[in-house]
Amino acid sequence: MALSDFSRYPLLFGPSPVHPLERLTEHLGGARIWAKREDCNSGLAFGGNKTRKLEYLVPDALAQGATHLVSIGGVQSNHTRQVAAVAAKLGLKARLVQESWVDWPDSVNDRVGNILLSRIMGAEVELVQAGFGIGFKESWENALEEIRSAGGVPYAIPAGASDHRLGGLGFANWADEVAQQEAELGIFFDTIIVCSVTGSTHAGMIAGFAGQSRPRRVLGIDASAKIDETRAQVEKIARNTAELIDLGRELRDDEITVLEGWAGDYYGIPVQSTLDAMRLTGGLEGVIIDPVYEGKSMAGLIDLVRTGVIDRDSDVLYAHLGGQPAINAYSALFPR
Ligand code: 5PA
Repeated sequence: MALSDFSRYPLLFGPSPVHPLERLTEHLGGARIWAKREDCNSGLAFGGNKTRKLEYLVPDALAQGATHLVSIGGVQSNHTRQVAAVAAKLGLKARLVQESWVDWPDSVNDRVGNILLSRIMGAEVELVQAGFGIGFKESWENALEEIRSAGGVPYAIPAGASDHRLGGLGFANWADEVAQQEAELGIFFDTIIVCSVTGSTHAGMIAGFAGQSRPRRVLGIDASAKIDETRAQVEKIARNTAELIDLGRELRDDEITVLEGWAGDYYGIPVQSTLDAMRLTGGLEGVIIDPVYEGKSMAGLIDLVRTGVIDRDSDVLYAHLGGQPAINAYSALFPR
C-alpha cells in the first residue's frame, strides 16, 4: 500500500509552517537554518509531533469501536497530553498512565504544564512510580484490563505512539509535505535535524524521504541518554514503515543516523548546552524550545554547524516538535 492509501483522520491545521531562522543563521555565521513548526501544527492543545502521528492511528481506533484511548508517558509527557486532546475531540475517554521517568524535584511537576492540560481536557490521569522505558508495562496492562472489565473498548497507544504498526506514517507524510513546501519555496533542505526518543518521528521521516529521488541527511539527535536503545528503536520502526508504505527496497544503514552527545546523563534533565540553546533560540528568534527534547536537538544543530559537520552552504531544516508546556515545571532553571 502506498502512504496515500492509508486512512488519515485530519487533526492538523494543514501543512505545518516552514520559515527561516535568520538571526540564528547570522549568529552561527553560515548554514541557512529554517524551522518546520510542529509546535503550532494544530488547534488541539498546542499540537506537537504526536498529533501528526495520531492522524493515522485514529481511523484504526474508530474502526475497532474504541471507547477509550489509553496511553503512557512520563509525568510531563507531551504525548499523553496530545492523546487527551484527540480523545476529547473525538468524544472518547482518555486514560493516561504517567510514570516517574524523570527525577526532577520541582514541587509542581505533577500539577502544571502537560498534566494540568490533560486534567482540564477530562482525561483520567494515573500517577505511577516506574522508571523511564518504552517497553510494555504492568501499569498499562492494568489500565487496559480495567477498561475491558467495565465493558469498554480500550485502544492502546504505546509511549510516543512509536511501537505501533502505524506509528511511523505521520512523519513519512511529513517528508512528502516538506517536498511540496520545498517546491513552493524553491529551496532544497539537504539536512534535517530531529530530536529522537521513542523513535517514530525520526523513523517515519527516514522512510518517507527514502522514497524521494534526491538524497539528503536526516540526522536524529538522541535526547534519551540511552543511545543504543534509541538507535535500535529508530532502525526497527524505519524498516517497518518503509515496508508498510511499499518503499520497494531495504533501507541502507547509512540512511539511519542517530547522534549522541547532547542528551547529558539523563532523559528529562537539561545540561548546559540545552540551556544555552534555549536562551539562544529564544533570545534571537523569539522561538521557545523545551529543556527535555528540542533544547537538546537544537544544541546538536548548533554544534554540528559550528564544527563544520554541517557545512556553511547547507540549507538545514530543524524539525520543531513542540513540547513547550513542560517548561512550566522547569522554572528553577531560570531563576530571577
Ligand atoms: C518528543 C517525544 P519521538 O518519541 O517520536 O522520538 O519524539 C521525540 C520527541 N520532541 C521530541 C518532543 C517535544 C517530544 O514530546 N515525547 C514523548 C512524550 O511522552 O511526550 C514520547 C516521549
